[in-house]
Amino acid sequence: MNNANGKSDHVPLAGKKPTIPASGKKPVMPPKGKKPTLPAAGKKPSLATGGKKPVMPSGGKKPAGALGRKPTGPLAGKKPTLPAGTGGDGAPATLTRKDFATDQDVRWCPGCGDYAILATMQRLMPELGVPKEKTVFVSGIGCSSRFPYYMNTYGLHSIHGRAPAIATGLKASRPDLDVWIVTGDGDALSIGGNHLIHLLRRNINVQLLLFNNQIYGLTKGQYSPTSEQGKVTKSTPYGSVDHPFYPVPLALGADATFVARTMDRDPKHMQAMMRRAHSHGGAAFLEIYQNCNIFNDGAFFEFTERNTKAHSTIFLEHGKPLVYDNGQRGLRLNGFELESIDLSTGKWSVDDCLLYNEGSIELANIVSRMSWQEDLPRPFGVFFREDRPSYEELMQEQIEGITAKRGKGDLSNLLNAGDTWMIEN
Ligand SMILES: Cc1ncc(C[n+]2csc(CCOP(=O)(O)OP(=O)(O)O)c2C)c(N)n1
Ligand code: SF4
Ligand SMILES: [Mg+2]
Repeated sequence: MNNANGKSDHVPLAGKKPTIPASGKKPVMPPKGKKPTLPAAGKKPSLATGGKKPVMPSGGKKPAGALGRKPTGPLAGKKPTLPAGTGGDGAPATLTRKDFATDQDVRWCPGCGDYAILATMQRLMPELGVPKEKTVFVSGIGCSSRFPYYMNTYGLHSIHGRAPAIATGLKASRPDLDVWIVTGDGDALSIGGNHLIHLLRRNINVQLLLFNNQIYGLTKGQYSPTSEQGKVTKSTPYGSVDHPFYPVPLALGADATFVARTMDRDPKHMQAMMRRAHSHGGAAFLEIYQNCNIFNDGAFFEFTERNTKAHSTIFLEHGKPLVYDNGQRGLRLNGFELESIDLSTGKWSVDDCLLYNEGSIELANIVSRMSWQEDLPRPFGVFFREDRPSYEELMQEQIEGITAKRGKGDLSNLLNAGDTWMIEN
């Protein structure tokens, strides 16, 4: 299979076990007491668009959902929709999951977490009611990036790390399209790291799914920017000395307007997070813990398997108290630190637990850093959401404003305007 670079990218053979040592090593945690610093409030920029000032939110503090301010422009939060199940291409009136499957052989290894993500997406699609011909999946390079082949929509299997750049161009020229980006931890955070952060800060109205398996799967198991310190792979035979990226705090740091996390082994939660990402009118960043059973098997089992999941995870819900471990434990805020409290002894109650507010960037920053602390559960759900005009919306407003003032432009006149000169030998 040739990738967009014209190089042959080998898809690992089904069931073939590599000889590299399995993971299962714990990430090296930073010393206790290392806490995140909170961002200064009221730091939002303002931008003039053709003489018009777009309204910006104040300090990212607006609560989400019904409590939040909606974008105002012509494209604000708009997703192309038809009545549910209308194909628009001669398809049957009611679409099903099967209508979104292609005739391509799925070439992931048996047991790969990518299958569950694909199935969940295909199940969700009919419910979204977006015509197939208005839906585009854009990917980079990696096992995860084979996703567009398997979705019966438009798709672009593009260049390594460049899916955000290509999706940006697509949305700028065709804001009416519903664009999903599928990328891996290598694709998005190594070669594509720069493109990712600019997509997020610009708030391009797309959904970005980052399949995080903490490894380069396609190229047979080299360490990635999310691999834990000490990770032994073919490219790090004595253990990685790199400090890893945590995708959620990274996205928050890039001022993403929707940041969430889910896992391949919880299809219900995954579907709910995809649905929420889709309904967001801006760049929606969703990290998905994905098991690569060939090169990094069990990287997330502590959070995904039945015997440990309740104790090691917490599911964030807007307006609800932070309770986990089947109601036995909760989280309270002690100064700027989160503290796990035992709700079974009578000393503490649910009323002592922190109420989650997905509109608070301060809370999102604190909770997203819980991954660093061993004694705290790993959070899943929507960390943060705010309404901010999308890039396409601002661009459209600017074009309309300038056109109203100066009339429709002419490319040939523009090219021949101003100073022109001849270069003579
Ligand atoms: C310019 C370029 N550099 C390197 C590669 C080799 N390469 C292909 S996929 C990949 C990493 C994929 O890892 P990830 O994004 O985590 O995807 P996964 O396979 O784990 O889903 C690399 C380094 C390439 N195809 N093109
Ligand atoms: S991510 Fe891992 S398990 Fe999945 S197809 Fe790639 S190598 Fe195979
Ligand atoms: Mg990967």
